[in-house]
Amino acid sequence: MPDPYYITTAIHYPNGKPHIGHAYETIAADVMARYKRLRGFDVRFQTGTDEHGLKMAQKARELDMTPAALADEMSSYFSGLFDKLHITHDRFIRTSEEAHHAASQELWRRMEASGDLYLDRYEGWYSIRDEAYYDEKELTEGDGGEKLSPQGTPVEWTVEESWFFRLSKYQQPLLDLFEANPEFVRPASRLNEVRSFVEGGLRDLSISRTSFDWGVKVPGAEDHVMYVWVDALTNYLTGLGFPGETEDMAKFWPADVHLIGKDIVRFHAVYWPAFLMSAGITLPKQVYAHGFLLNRGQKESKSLGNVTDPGELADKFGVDVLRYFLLREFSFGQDGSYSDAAIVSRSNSELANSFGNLAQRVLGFVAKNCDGGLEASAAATDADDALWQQVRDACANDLPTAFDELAFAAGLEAWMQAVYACNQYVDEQAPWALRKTDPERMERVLATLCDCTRALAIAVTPVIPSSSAKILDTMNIAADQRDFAAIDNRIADGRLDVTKPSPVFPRLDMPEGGAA
Ligand code: ME8
Repeated sequence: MPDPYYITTAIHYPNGKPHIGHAYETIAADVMARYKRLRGFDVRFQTGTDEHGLKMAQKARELDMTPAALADEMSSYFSGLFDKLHITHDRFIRTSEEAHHAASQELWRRMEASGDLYLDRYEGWYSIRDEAYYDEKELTEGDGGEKLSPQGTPVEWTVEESWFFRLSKYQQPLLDLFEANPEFVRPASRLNEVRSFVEGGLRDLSISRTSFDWGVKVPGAEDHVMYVWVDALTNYLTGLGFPGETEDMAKFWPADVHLIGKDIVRFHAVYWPAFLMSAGITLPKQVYAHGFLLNRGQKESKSLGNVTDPGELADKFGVDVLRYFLLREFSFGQDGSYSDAAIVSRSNSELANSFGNLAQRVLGFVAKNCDGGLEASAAATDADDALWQQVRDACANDLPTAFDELAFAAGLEAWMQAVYACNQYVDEQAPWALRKTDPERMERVLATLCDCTRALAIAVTPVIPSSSAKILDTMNIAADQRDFAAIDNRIADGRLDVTKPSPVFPRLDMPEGGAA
């Protein structure tokens, strides 16, 4: 039985169209899901939209729409974008689904049964943009003296009757969790932040609202709707059929990793484990917080007029180019800055001029000069063995080890070094010269290169699936020979039929203004 692997993204607020951060997170999760599948895991991958809360209700009012109509329209932009980006999720969840209301209410009932919920009056600061409550001491002051959240968003004083969750009771259990399982939050710097926050003391959390009704109704108190984060976090269970005792629950819960951005660590690493402990449900294994993307060093915003539509980027540069760029350019846990020029430069130097060039020159030469095929009989030399060893190490060891840690850029760096070594070997071995002087040696050189190109294409499949498939198609590699276990099944000693290749990565034009 293959091992299960359950990965989730955050669910996205559909109060506007998807932005580059949404694409970044979902592509990264997709790469991980595809990678695990190619390693033989039984993968479950969930993404979706987070449709309740005051932010959605206010946006809908502003547009003179119902929140449900706004959610329907905007959610479709997210699912459309994910199709375009070749995201292979198993489940796209929408929190407005009936099954999700039932799951959230069951979680609520279990927390109530533990004695962790009580009715009181909430008085405090709330940020609608963050959908978060803050302590006075966490607030900063804006230019005009107004109070701002730690995320820089406006807060307002809120007074309401509210259900509370006894978060304070979970201070020590959470600290014990971080102590026993330091990998619960990654990267480590984020764990440190969360730990300090918990050590600073936890106040009970207001978890229902009465001033609007766009949300999941509180069981037994129907004039209250749940605080949006209570239902949002529950999505990870709903998607597996909770509260039913389903096969998916048994197989995939607890989740292996919740992939999220750095701004929502507190919700996933403090509130979520506390809710689950209260409800008697096993905790997820890990919360991984990635960094934020900036547009040429600036946060995207409507007022700056620099909001990028990720679908347009994919149209302009190609889906695989965008996927490769996003994972290769930035260390996953850290912030990064992107621009059209950086995409073009990365794609041209690494995809077109290096990997694409390797595939094109090797496969083109074989198709043209070896009667469409190749049969190597000469013995391998040290140079052949050394090249294969480097490529094999990169593809079967270094890249997987890095990807297992979600260190995509480091894995792709090892892969790229192997591509460079192949191109250098082509130059040194000069198969075009061997064609006249030593055809047997030429075949051996080409066989070595075909093996390397095959291994490189397999290993990078999770990142650039369509392009890798084109290269493997050209080499007529069988469908069941395209996973990590097949890397060692060398073709060097057998016959290989190569179809005439066409270039996989076009060279892109540098935008006006050149390299950033
Ligand atoms: O936070 N760069 O939704 P969201 C990288 N609904 N990632 C970014 C980003 C950027 N510039 N901007 C946002 C929510 N993100 C909640 C989540 S989960 C139970 C509920 C990331 O639409 C952000 O960190 O504001 C989050 O992980 C995801 O995009 C969705 O953000």
